[in-house]
Amino acid sequence: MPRALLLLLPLLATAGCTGAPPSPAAEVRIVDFAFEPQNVTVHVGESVLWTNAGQSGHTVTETRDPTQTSSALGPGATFRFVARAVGTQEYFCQPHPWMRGNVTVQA
Ligand SMILES: [Cu+2]
Repeated sequence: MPRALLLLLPLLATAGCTGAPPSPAAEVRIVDFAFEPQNVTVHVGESVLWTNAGQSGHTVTETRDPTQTSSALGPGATFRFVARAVGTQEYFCQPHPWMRGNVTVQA
């Protein structure tokens, strides 16, 4: 697929929405090699926003399926996850596997 088309896809995916994405229902700061807060709860359709407030690179990676992951987040970078299914999703940081957190999704 041509690179230009790949760059367009995120734009197409948001077409129909007005303006900026809705503000996240929960925010997690990545600071001092921990996710804060460690546990957040949102409803289906809501989003969680992670912000790397530390100096090291981190990821937000699903424990059950590590192919579901953010890219490497440098200092100041953010990652948004939209909750699609009810349940608890455990996640960790690939470079620092002791960094763990949970997202609980309610109906
Ligand atoms: Cu990390």
